[in-house]
Amino acid sequence: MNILKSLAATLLATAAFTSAAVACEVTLKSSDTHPDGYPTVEAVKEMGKLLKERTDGRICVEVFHSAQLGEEKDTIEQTKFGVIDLNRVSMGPFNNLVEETKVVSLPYVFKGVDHMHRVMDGAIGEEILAAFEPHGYVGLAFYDGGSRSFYNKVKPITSIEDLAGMKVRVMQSDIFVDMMSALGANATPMPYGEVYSSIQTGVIDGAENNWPSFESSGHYEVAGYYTLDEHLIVPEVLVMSKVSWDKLSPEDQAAVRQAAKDSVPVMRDLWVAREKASEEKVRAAGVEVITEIDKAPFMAAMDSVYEKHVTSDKLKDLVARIRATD
Ligand code: GTR
Repeated sequence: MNILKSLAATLLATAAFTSAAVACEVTLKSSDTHPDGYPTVEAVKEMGKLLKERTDGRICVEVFHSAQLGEEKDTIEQTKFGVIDLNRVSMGPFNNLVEETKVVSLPYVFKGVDHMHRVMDGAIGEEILAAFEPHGYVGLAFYDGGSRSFYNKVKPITSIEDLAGMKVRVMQSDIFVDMMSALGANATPMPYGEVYSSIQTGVIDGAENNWPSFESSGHYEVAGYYTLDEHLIVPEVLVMSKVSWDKLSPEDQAAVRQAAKDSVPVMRDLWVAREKASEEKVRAAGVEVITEIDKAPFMAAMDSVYEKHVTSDKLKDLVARIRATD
């Protein structure tokens, strides 16, 4: 009997030990405004998978998609305080907090998506990632956000003149407000989650975004004209709260950083596929897509935005180096 009892006790202890060994010791809460299946959401899941494997199951990531943890500006604040551990957001809402993010949010600063990749994968990208740290965030990796273009419910935009007086939603950053003013439109900064109903009810005439966001948000259902002027190529960023980061050992911090970096190629493949699928869906829904557009006047109108926002030597140098990157 005693032997049986001690055998049972040993078995119980072993079971407890085994489950402790496979259970997550740390679960990093990650925020994303996009729905499940969106490339950024899937990329952070991939990062979590790699991290779990590489830490023998100790560190896990749980992705809260569809803005379950709030709109980007609010989640950025919560991340600073460690309420949210990881956050995948556009660099736009970071502009007023981390000065360096402004340079990659300037209209037409990149020659195209390949140029953006070359810049962000190199020394400039590393510098921008490092710039988050003094503000309470650890920059981990950049993801793709394609090119952003205008859409609206009123009429096809074929020139700057068509934008005159239009109410256009932008992300919450002064750069984008000034960009719209320079184009003669009225900027309405508002959280992403309010855009659909605001277009529907006429609070705004339209907004601007890439194919996957235009599609996944359903904005194409209420804004039937999409003009491919590609005024912005704003990379996305995955950041970690410095508060959460400081709780990890240097080895685990390195594992987090590496897993984030390793999720980037996965993200890029998913992005290319999603851009295509989203474009097909939006076109099939009957949205009028304006592709014949002279971008030169749009670019020329941006001088005032650069003059106002690229003022410090640091930013001037970054912009010059981005432009000099082949
Ligand atoms: C999307 C981006 C989001 C969010 C959104 C917006 O393209 O992926 O992070 O910034 O745009 O317009 O608010």
